[in-house]
Amino acid sequence: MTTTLNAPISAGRELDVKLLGPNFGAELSGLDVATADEAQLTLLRAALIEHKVVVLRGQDIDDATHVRLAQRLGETTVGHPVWDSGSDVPDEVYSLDSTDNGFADVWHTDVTFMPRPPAGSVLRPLVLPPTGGDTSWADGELAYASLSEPVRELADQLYAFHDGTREFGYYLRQNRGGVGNVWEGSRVTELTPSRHPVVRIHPETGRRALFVNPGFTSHIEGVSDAESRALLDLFYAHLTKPEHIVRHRWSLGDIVLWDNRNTLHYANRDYLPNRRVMHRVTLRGSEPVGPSDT
Ligand SMILES: O=C(O)CCC(=O)C(=O)O
Ligand SMILES: [Fe+2]
Repeated sequence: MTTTLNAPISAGRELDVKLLGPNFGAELSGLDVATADEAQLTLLRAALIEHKVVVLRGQDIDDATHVRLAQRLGETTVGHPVWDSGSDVPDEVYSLDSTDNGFADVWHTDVTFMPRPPAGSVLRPLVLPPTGGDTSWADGELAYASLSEPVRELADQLYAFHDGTREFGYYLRQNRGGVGNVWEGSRVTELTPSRHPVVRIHPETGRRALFVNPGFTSHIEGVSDAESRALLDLFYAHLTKPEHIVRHRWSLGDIVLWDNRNTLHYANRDYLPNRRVMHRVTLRGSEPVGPSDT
């Protein structure tokens, strides 16, 4: 295989882009992830930064090719800090199976309860219900930009704690006897809350995004409980305004990639008793940096 990392982005080929909405999200065609060359991967990386959510269709891949795709986009993490997806899948795969309580019907950004949350996620369906189970994404940059200036300035100064205990604490203790997975070189045995800026500066574009989520953010630092609740409610309501959202209806063969540094997502739980199984691979991220950190 030739490595042409510095090839010009056009490099004799183009991907067709169909926008999912006026502000973010795109469906790309003309790319087969199993056989894509380095120039196409460069286009995919650029599309992910530009559009934040990228949909590919007609990709009939297995876990190994899924992991390989993620490895070509960045550095992969273990599937999850504490969840055990079983020995049937590679270590890098996080399996969400509705028959094993694998739901994501709370708005969240992946793994923000760790000091360095993933930079991106790559998700594909293995089993889909006949209808339902759509996934939606919200754009934290669009939400930040559409706040009024005084509230943006307030948000710029704030830090919040992100706590995985509510979602995974009981599981870690009861199902895993307090011994989670090796995440970034160390075994996770407890979920210590992580402190992140409420406004995150994207490490590649420099753009600012609201970086709090109902799944994991527990409270804002240095304000009263009532103030924290009111501020978070304000941010969540704003982040999840319909104008800030794109929604994907899944088909087998789809792969969706998202930038986990400036988006939130939510998976509808509206298909039971049918089954739905998704596999996710995440890309290693950096420590979030806010406007007050620089
Ligand atoms: O099941 C889905 O559509 C999304 C699940 C999820 O939150 C994730 O893969 O990070
Ligand atoms: Fe998620």
